[in-house]
Amino acid sequence: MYGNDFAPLLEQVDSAERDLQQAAGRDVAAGTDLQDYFDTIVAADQKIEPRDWMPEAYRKTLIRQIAQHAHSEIIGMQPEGNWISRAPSLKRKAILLAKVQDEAGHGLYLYAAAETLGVSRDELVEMLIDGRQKYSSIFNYPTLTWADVGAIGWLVDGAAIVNQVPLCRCSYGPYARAMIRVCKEESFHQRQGFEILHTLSHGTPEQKAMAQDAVDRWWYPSLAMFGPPDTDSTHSERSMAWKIKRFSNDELRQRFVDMCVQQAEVLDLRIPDPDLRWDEERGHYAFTQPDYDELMRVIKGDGPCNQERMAHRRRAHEDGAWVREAAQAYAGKREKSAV
Ligand code: BYC
Repeated sequence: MYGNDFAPLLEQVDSAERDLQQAAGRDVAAGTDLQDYFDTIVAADQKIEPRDWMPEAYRKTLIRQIAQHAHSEIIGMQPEGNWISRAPSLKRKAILLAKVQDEAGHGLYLYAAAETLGVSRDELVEMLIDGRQKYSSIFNYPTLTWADVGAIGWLVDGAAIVNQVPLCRCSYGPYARAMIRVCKEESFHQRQGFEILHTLSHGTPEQKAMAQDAVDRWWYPSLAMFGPPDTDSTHSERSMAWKIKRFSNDELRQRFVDMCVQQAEVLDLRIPDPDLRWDEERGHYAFTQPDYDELMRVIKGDGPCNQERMAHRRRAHEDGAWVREAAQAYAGKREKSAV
């Protein structure tokens, strides 16, 4: 029922986890030239760890990407959180609650991974709140019906997992380790979305129409999550040379489309692309690209929900000030009593 694509993806996560454990006993001889040593570790597919010297641009790129990823997890709680109180049954509510809680957990692992690069979580949150750092474009679209929760799980989490499985092999150890856990949980999220859509598409004609409408609205924004086309991607080349990214934006987008076609058939839902067809020569599906001008507008702050998402995040941050103060006061007390 779930399509057969997830077993191979999860096998890739397991194999990356095994390689990570092996890489812990590093077998690259320490050199005197720092840049050479860094290059050798990356070339040997070993992991750069927080204790290691690294080029400043590598550190900055990682902070940018990991922070953006962490912020996406936290902002991503909003569109789904919107449906917790309106889920159609207690079971659906419990599952959605657990899923949204998982996203908070992913945010935490990722903020912790970013902190190993010498930036504090406070600084990162500050940069999100004052607009210096970004979060994924996808969370600036509204969740209009319950079927949107299914479409987010199937398409948004599906796109996230296709993007993130290769990050389990990222050259920076703390990020790679965080991604292994995130991917295992993300695959469950994708399945729950698929199952919601499957139930709706095999329900009443109204439910099926609702599921189709959600897929129609989320398809292109999900394709855009992979970023601009390779020709316009400013960071890809360098990030791939450093083995932070393992595949280009377009390669991953194609992989996602190929995966979805078969699953859409199982769901009995239509992918809203009249030009979608199997390209025998390339061995991939040909598809219509998302509107990249729209992606750029959304990234720059002009999407349907940008203002609402940021206003909510700022309010939640302010409302949480007393919790941070209390935690700090408690930590201070414990420190004093330990002396
Ligand atoms: N949205 O040179 P490029 C999730 C920016 S959610 C916003 O190709 P890069 C989940 C990009 O930052 C998914 N901005 O960049 C959570 C750059 O701007 P700056 C989050 C985007 O980094 C809850 C510029 O455009 N996943 O998992 O090489 C529920 C040029 O792009 C987007 C991650 O963050 C976008 N869609 O590649 C469910 C994964 N695309 O910074 C699911 C980790 C591009 O120079 N991140 N930009 O001002 C990545 O893999 C990469 O950062 C990207 C972009 C593929 C997203």
